Amino acid sequence: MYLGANRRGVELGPAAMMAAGIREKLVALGHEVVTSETIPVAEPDPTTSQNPQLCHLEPIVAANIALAERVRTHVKEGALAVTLGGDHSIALGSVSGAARARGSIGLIWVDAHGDFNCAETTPSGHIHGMILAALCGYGDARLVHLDGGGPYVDPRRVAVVGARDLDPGERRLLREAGVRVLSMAEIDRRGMDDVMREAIALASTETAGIHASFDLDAVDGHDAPGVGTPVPGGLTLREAHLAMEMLAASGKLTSYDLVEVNPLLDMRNQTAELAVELALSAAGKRIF
Ligand SMILES: [Mn+2]
Repeated sequence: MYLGANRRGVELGPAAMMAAGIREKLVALGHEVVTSETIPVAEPDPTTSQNPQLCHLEPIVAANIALAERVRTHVKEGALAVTLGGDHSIALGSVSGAARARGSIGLIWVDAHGDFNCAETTPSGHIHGMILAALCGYGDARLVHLDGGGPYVDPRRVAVVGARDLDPGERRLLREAGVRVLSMAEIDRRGMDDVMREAIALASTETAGIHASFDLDAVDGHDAPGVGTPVPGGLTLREAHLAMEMLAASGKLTSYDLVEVNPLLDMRNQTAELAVELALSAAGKRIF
């Protein structure tokens, strides 16, 4: 999927992570891996007029409905569901699917951005910047009520980790919704260990599991150059790993995403390789 970012290349992210050996490395870690087929994404019809505030809404909704069904099935079977993106709009499907399977989930959104715009506040019209808001019940009804249900998460059970670039509209809406924003400044001050303890506690209170949605732009561009919307001053390699290791150790993780890897912007597949290593940490890989 690239439609949520409205920029090509990010749809090649899953292939780059497969090429970096995600499947083989998860097997080597001791997991049995069932690889689902790629979710088809329709090409937008250039003859139909677009709402510039909600670019490519219809094909994004259709693909997410299919993804939600897939994730719901896997989580219900007791599997740890790993979704590879693609731009961050795919989290609408993965998170709603996991929520459907478990009844209620907490959400940890690791991202440089808030992804908390809606059609009224978006500076770009790109739907990947609206998905967390939609999951929390804010925005266009076709996103908020993807499969007729929704909102899929309680905003008080959501933590955004690593934020450092919030638009004025989304800053206001995040506050109003009661989402816990654990910004880079907070990580600088308290350290990742303390911040992730809080995030995990918040996301696991009164829920039946945690979904983690990891946008590679959360990591500093030095280690993750292959992303579409880089912001300076991001997570170090070790901070990113520690977050994933702590999620694995919590025993609460039901599912996670790795999104926004864009091989066309990457350097020798470095960002895809980092995404794979982070996936392994979330799946229980430890240094010692
Ligand atoms: Mn994002």
